[in-house]
Amino acid sequence: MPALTEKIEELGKRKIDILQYLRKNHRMASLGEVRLDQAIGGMRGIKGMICETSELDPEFGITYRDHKIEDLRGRLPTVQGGKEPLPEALLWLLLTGEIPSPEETMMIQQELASRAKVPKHVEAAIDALPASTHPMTQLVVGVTAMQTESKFATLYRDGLHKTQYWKPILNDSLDLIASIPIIAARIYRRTFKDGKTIPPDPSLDWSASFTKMLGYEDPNFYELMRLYLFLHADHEGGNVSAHTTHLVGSALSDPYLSMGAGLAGLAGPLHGLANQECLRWILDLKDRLKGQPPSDELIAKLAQETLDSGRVIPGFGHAVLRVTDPRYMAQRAFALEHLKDSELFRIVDACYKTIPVILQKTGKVKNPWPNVDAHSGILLHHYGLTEADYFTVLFGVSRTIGCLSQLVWSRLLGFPIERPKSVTIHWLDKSLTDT
Ligand code: FCX
Repeated sequence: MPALTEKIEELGKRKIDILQYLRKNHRMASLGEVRLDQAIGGMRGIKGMICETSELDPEFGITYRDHKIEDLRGRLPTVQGGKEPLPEALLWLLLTGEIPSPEETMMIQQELASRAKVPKHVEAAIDALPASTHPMTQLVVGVTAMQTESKFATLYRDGLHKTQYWKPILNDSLDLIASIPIIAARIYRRTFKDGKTIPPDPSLDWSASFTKMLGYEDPNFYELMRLYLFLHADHEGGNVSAHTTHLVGSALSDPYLSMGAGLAGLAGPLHGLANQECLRWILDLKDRLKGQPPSDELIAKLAQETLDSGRVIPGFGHAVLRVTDPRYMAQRAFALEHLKDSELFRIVDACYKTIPVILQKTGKVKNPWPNVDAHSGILLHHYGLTEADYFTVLFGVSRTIGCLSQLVWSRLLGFPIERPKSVTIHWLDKSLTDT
């Protein structure tokens, strides 16, 4: 896709110039000290990597290439008559740094549609698993099995010059983003429906074609899925799925292997799997309400029970954010427009008001506010996609946009293999107490 490649290359030259200048003139500059609590606390807050596509601010949330979520919902191209941003337009923005025109959006949409294909052996690899296998395991298998298609792996073997790596990485990434909806829809149809697959529809946008392959045709659900796939796409470089994709990619593993690893990280309950836990928690609350309006007392009781049993309240808290997640607010705005009479929405809204107070009382939760996962499940449930075990797959399909854009940029900027230094407790003890 020459127009896209040229735009990335052009921005890449400017960024490489800046990076070279910084390297030459400020090589030894400190980005901050590393404290013991950070080394034993999941490396929180250590500035140790570069991510160009998005940035997460604790106070106002994620920005995609410096644009806030609420600004992009209005600026990125939509389908005709639609309101929600097209995820393929976001892909263009993350890759090039520019908001695409409607023509450019159409161009990338058609490009993805033309690349959407999955080899037979990938289907066979998924079908070899019991249909009861967790959908995220099936997704990791499917994406990893696609590795046979990697143009980067072939060109690398043939001796490609390192300044050119990013081009086949981009090529593989577009192929994978185009094809992952076919893999994901196959998993859904075999695990939760009749096993019959529905082919992609190249006349539709990326999200709508995916939603149709899942077996849904409601235009409002198409809009929700555009919003969902837009909101979950990227969350800067340090989160588990993005960081894993980046780390594995830094060894020059191709995009299929890197993304497969990132998706395995997304499958953890403290990361992407939280959305399925969240819906279960809300449905449990609904059962206990027995048709009564959600009272603060009952929500507080269930929340306390969850805490007392040593579990976290899913959908609340964040490692970086210190405010209500703007992605939660975007989904709330959608719900207020389309679902305001839904019982589940009323419950989620009541939790939004009650749970932060309970978490604050624990005295240890740094961010008591809801995150993206607190809302997404009930929206999907409303349109009939009730299978909570599948939710993280949707998250994963969306995350390919961000993680793979990051991967393209990591190779374009020539970042080396990642290798932070670890130390032993003995070393810590000796160096900290011997002084
Ligand atoms: N319920 C109960 N306890 C919570 C909590 C919650 N929602 N959030 C944080 N805490 C607890 C932590 O478990 C920790 O307890 P500990 O000291 O006994 O180990 C303490 O509060 C301090 O944690 P904190 O620094 O605030 O949060 P972390 O950076 O360690 O963890 C996550 C961040 C997101 C993992 C945490 O808030 C959590 O488990 N939330 C619930 C799961 C969830 O919603 N995950 C999705 C997050 C996100 F959107 C994504 O990555 O996809």
